[in-house]
Amino acid sequence: MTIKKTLSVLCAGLLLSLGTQSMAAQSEDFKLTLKLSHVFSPAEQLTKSMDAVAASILEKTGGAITIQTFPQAQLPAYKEGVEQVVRGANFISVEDPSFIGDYVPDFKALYAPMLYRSFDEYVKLTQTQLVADMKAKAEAQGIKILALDYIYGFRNLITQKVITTPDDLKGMKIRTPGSKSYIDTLTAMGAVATPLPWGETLSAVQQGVVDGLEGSEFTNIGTKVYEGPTKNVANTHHILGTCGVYISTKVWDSIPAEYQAIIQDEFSKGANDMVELLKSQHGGVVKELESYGVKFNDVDGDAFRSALAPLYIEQPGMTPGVFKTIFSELDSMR
Ligand code: X3X
Repeated sequence: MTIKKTLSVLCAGLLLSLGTQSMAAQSEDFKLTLKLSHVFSPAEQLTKSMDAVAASILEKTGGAITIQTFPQAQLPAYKEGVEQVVRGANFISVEDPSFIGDYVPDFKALYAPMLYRSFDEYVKLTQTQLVADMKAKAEAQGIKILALDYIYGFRNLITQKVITTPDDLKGMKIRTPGSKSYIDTLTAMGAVATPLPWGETLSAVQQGVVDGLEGSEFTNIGTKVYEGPTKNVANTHHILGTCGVYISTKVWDSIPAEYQAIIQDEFSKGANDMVELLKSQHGGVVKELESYGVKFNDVDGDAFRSALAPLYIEQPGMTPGVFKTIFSELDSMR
């Protein structure tokens, strides 16, 4: 090798090692504190999972990435929480994907009613190219999606009156979260959808402001809904309750790659662990709720499915054929 070539190889090696050192120095000096906001209560698994993931990230990044978790909507939550992410705050929003639907309408299709027969079907769907494309659209709007499958259970009707058909819901005020997906779903099911933040829900039930609510058995037991007057659960399984984890793309891009990998791995692992745990716990939770006087009943599934049919029509901004793709992906799993 000529002297000139040797020298250029040596210089390239020197530059590379200086570059690596400066990146390592960058990582070594890098410190970031993120505030993580959600609406769940201390007794609910989602809260425990977020706390565990935050602790693991702090430890595995050697103290570089601190995630302070704020349950029960202590910080901006729901739509406002996602807005913090879009504004580029050092903030992580943990909300269901319907709130991303305001930015990427296809997420309203992903969160449409009565699509999934199991937690696993939804998890598999989130791993398809369809959802990868949806995530890319979210990133173009400034939202990096770290997870979509913090599943907290199928949402059922929780009322004083026994409900078996859409007609039974006529005139009943049913509390929902504030996103259009829930309001449209409960309206199509026959109810008067009444959006309220979770924090106002149980008092609204107690005071008769609403006739009932809808939520999973894990919500029922974790927030003590069963202590109130709504002791009847109609097994509509109308929405699969799940949360995603969202961070600003600007903030995400500022984090060194080695820490990004740890953060992503820990949130992915946390979701997988929570899914497996809740699958194993559901039967016991139903039994415990029954011991508190909660009664479960089946419903006329065909009647509710036909009432919900209009919701599978593509809304403005949705990718043409998005529902067709979702249905064919689900059919291929069955
Ligand atoms: O964005 C997350 C979910 O939409 C929250 O659903 P919500 O407001 O019915 O709360 C569920 C409870 O388990 C919270 O404690």
